[in-house]
Amino acid sequence: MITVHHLNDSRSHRILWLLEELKAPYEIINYQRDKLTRLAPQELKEIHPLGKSPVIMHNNKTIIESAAIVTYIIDHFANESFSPQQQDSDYYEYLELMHYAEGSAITPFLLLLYTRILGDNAKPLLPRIFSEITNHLSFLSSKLDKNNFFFRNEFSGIDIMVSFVLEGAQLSKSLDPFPNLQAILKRYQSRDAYHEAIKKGGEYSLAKHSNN
Ligand SMILES: N[C@@H](CCC(=O)N[C@@H](CS)C(=O)NCC(=O)O)C(=O)O
Repeated sequence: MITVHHLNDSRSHRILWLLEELKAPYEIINYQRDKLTRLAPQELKEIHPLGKSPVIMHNNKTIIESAAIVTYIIDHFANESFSPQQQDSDYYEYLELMHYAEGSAITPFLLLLYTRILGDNAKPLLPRIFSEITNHLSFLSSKLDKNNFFFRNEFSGIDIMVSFVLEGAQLSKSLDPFPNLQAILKRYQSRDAYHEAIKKGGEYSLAKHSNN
């Protein structure tokens, strides 16, 4: 059984969502953000020195980083049709988008969040941040094109990873020029497993900003 060290209202929602999609057995250990700083509590550092969530434990292994966790869970709990095999011609295309979400696309959204603290002093940075947001969302929009899902037009680990970027985009009202990204986010947020993850993991404020 997988143990998920789950920080409330955080990226670890998507790990619970994946586990629900796969109907994999798991238990949750809950951590609460500090109400003022939104930082994780000290106890999470006892699980992993970075003190970030998600963290999973399974068979005496401790694993951090959403993309690694998603890959691990899919490798252990999904059937073969859920993700490509290494010998498949599109395997590296899959890997690319899997890692792109946290490796690149999320950066301008985090900058927007962090620079908010500066109030008006952040203004000179905003054009660059928003041009990067447009750059990444344009790329994702063209990758998705008219399909329902990003990879082989079927729900995959990529959707789990990219969802957080799209939720950040929705929050910053950057999705309007990209109707196909708005539509896929709705598709994610209307899945039963997405809602089940909220029931088990508690409130997820990024879900509330949807236009559902
Ligand atoms: N790239 C990491 C990011 C992990 C991360 O920063 N998690 C946030 C939650 S969304 C966190 O733990 N924040 C609390 C803190 O920094 O104290 C991943 O995708 O797993």
